[in-house]
Amino acid sequence: MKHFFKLGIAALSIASSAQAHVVFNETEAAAGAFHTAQLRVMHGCDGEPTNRVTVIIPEGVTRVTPRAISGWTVEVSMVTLDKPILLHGFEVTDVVGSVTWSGGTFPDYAYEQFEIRMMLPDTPGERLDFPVHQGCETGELNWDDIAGHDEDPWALKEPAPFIFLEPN
Ligand SMILES: [Cu+2]
Repeated sequence: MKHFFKLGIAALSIASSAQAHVVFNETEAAAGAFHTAQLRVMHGCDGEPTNRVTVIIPEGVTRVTPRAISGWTVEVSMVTLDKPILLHGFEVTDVVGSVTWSGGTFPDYAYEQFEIRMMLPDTPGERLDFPVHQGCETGELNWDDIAGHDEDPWALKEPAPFIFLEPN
């Protein structure tokens, strides 16, 4: 009986290491459309509670609006584009380059969900990678491994969360 129990735990931990990490609820979304990306942070840093999450916005994503979460401060930092883009009839040179939630906390055994509404670029077939820096009370995890074009991002050790763009 005891032996069975141990086997069960081992199988469970293998399954959860593939499922865990920092991932979007939806890894596919329509190109050229608004999308609310929901990022799940599934655990802390080696058992430590998480108290900071930074999401790097890839090039081509515009009109970024993060969701405010009770108990957290949310900040955006802007980047200046080389060439202005036309958004809603206006020329824009500064776009959101990253979003950071800080000041809150959640334990290793819980998950938290961070949302960003955004306009996706109209480039079906492309994979957008969103590197994430997860800060904890001590230590940090950097979810910034980027898969090559024909590589499986799930196979990476600390993959950046990604969204595949589908035809609209
Ligand atoms: Cu994980």
